[in-house]
This record gives sequence, C-alpha cells and structure tokens, in this order.
Amino acid sequence: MEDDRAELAEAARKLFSGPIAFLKSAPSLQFIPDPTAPEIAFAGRSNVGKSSLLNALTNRKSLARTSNTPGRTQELNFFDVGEPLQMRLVDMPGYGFAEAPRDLVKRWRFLVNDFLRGRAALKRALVLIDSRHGIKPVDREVMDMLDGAAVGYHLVLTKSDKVKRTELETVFAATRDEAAKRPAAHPQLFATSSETGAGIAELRTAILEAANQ
Ligand SMILES: Nc1nc2c(ncn2[C@@H]2O[C@H](COP(=O)(O)OP(=O)(O)OP(=O)(O)O)[C@@H](O)[C@H]2O)c(=O)[nH]1
Ligand SMILES: [Mg+2]
Repeated sequence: MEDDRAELAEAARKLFSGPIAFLKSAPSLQFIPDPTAPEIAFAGRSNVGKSSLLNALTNRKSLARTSNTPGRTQELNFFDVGEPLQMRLVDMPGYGFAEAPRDLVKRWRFLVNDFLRGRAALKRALVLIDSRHGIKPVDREVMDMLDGAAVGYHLVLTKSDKVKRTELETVFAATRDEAAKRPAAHPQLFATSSETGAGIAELRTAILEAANQ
C-alpha cells in the first residue's frame, strides 16, 4: 500500500515534469476539444489562484496566464499533459467576480457550469478556496451544482503562504468539516501555495490518481 503511494507519487512527479502543452482556448462549448483524454478542471472565484496553481503543478512560470486583476482567464483553456497524452488540465474563468460587466459574468458562469455538468471525460474538478477567506456562499453554489450532478471534486486551499499557521489550521479544519458533509466532495483536502510549492506534490499525485480512475 505504502509502496503503491510512493510509486504513484513518483509517476506524478515524472508526468508533471515532462511534456505539457497548451492545446486550445474555448470561448464556448462549441469549441471544446473531443474528449480523448481524462480531464481535470480548475474552478473557483476570480483571483483565487487557479492559473497560478496550474503553473505550479506543471513547474512552468507562464503556461497559464495569471494576473492581479480578477477576470484574467476568460475562456476554457485546455492543456495536454504527457506524450503520449495522459490527461488534460482545464483552466477556467472565475466565478463570483462582481466588478466585471454582469452579462460577461453570467456568460462565464453558464460556460463553467455547463462544462462541469456535462463532460463525460471530466474525472474530477478542483474547487479552489482562498486560505484567507474560506468557503464563501458562491463556492457553496458551485459545490451544490457538482453534488447535484454527481461530479467528484476536491477542495483545494490556495495562497497558504498568506496566512499564519494557526489561521491555516483553523480554515483547514472548517473546510474539511464542510467537505465531509458533501456527497461528491473527496474527503482529502489540500493546502497549497503556488508561491512556496507547499502541497503541490501531494496534489499532483491526487490528480494522477483521479485521471487514472
Ligand atoms: N502569495 C501568493 N499569491 C498567489 C498565489 N496564487 C496566486 N497568487 C496571486 O494571486 C493573483 C491571482 O492569481 P491567478 O492565478 O491569476 O488567479 P485566477 O484564479 O486564475 O484568476 P482569474 O483567471 O481572474 O479567475 C496573482 O497576482 C497571483 O500572483 C499563492 O499561492 N501565493
Ligand atoms: Mg486564471
């Protein structure tokens, strides 16, 4: 059992340090690629660190575009991992971004929800939560939707470098307790920092495990 975990962790490390390439950007579902590989999607409020986490996981500085201004990612962005192709990572627009024009926010919301609900190739969603803020009402809406559609997801705390250890422990426990009550949430919770690399190796292993399911 222990050996299996170590083997999987090593396979994940190798996979994520090997070939990874941007495939395409889809502004609507019409343009998404054929579902030829297992997919893992990154969801969460604007500015929570979705694109940064994708870069940290893949050890690349600017594979996915990041920015201090919420609303950076405006389309579904697909990244091919492995040669031959083993899985696809999907960076998505953020939800809960009040400053953008309302129609735009609505369009992103529909795009993200329709994708998450209707994609057979989607093996797991990662729902990112800012360690400084914990789960917000808009995160619960997404979790409700995923629970309703029986799409498995992991909650992932981001920006762990921005809070004190004791604060992180508190938000970690509260988030884990809430995940435990959710039918489609995976019980394992991750506290990550794209800045320091904390939790990144563990998350890589979980992603590979989900893709192989
Ligand atoms: N300190 C710290 N800053 C981070 C971390 N992750 C992301 N950031 C910063 O947070 C800001 C937003 O990061 P993004 O990765 O662009 O966030 P996003 O969720 O993709 O945002 P949208 O595409 O707008 O939805 C950037 O300024 C990042 O540098 C982290 O782990 N630690
Ligand atoms: Mg982004």
